[in-house]
Amino acid sequence: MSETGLETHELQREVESALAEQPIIDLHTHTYPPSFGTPVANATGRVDPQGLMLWGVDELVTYHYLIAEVFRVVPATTLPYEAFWRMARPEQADHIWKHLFVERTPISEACRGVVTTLSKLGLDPNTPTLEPIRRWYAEQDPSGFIDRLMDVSNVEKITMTNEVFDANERSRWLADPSIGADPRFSAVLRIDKLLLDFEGASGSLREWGYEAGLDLRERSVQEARRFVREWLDRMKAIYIAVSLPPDFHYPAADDAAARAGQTVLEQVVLPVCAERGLPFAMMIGAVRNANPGLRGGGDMGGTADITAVVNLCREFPQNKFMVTMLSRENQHELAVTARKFGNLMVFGCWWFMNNPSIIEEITRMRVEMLGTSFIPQHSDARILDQLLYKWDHSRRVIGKVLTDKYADLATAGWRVTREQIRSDVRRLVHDNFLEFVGR
Ligand code: RAT
Ligand code: ZN
Repeated sequence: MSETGLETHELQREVESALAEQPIIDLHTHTYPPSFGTPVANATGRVDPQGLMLWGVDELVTYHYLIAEVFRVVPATTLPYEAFWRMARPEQADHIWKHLFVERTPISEACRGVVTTLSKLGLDPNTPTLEPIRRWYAEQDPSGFIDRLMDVSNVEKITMTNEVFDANERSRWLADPSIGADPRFSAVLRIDKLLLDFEGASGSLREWGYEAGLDLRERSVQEARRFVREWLDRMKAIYIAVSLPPDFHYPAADDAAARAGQTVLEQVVLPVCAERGLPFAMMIGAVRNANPGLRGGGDMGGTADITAVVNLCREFPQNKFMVTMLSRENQHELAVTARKFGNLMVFGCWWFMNNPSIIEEITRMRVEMLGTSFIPQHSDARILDQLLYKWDHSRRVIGKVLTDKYADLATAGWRVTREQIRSDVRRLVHDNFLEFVGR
């Protein structure tokens, strides 16, 4: 232990510089490298309309959070959902820009995110139209742009979400074995359908040459495992992930689909995770399609049953679970559960929790209950440019919480040093994840 601790007024500066200088591992995004194609006009001239790499101002402004927000001020009775969806992407962006950024102050968190992002790129967000910004983007090279984003946001590695049941994404992996080779990105095998709709999933598996019948007898289980193993290998995935509804229970509720999901979890997913030493990530609380008119923006969240997490961590001690939950009501009991199970890694302030006031409350509570043994945040960026704002906004809040906690500790008599702050920050945003995934 060092002899001289920091003075209270020095703590904030030290925490802020530690957070700014520590490269981050972003453990959950929906972003992709250029090998997956991009629909965005750019300097290389290669445009793939179905491409998965989303970036640029039109994508940024049409983020599904902002689509939901614009329908509050120009309701569907004025502009029907289908009329909005028929518009081309730039036209949608113009509509959102006009109503949320020009006619109103962009004060919501998602709006402020666009402002932070443009400013960090050296662009002026105080513009009545998006044209000057579009011209700037059209001159960018997609791969060089990713380097710039990672450099400015100090993100060392980006984790994708690779949906194996998405036809577009699946066909790209099959067509190009080196599609996932970009060293800036890691893959994650996302398997929602396998657990939530095994009837549909087993139909697809059979079509793809796996004899995984609905009966889930020995042969079907072996074939479903073969499917998971082959895709883990193809993607070199670093964990397996699922998003679950608030009514996810373990043991399953008494209905056929939930029981099939339980069997797949127990006999396919968890054994393969255990044999590979990979965590299983559960993002719990998503209610899909509460308002189908909004498409991707129409999902909402609900409070889930924490006993499912408790039971899984206890019944499968050889498995590692990463868990984030979508409702504010679940956050305290999730932190309590993590105190009981070393095989549970709590991560992130997910989606509707990703707002400064809630991040602050959740992070404060997690530090108080878990010290530094959790992962405070992931970006969930869908559009690459969002790395700039999601990490900037979260870093500020995490910095505020840590500064307060170190000040309290100093008051209690502990000599807090620069080295301790740096090592704590490194654990929180970098090492805890790498150690948990076994990298
Ligand atoms: O945060 C989001 O953008 C959501 O739409 C979801 O994608 C969610 O994060 C998920 O991974 O299911
Ligand atoms: Zn996500």
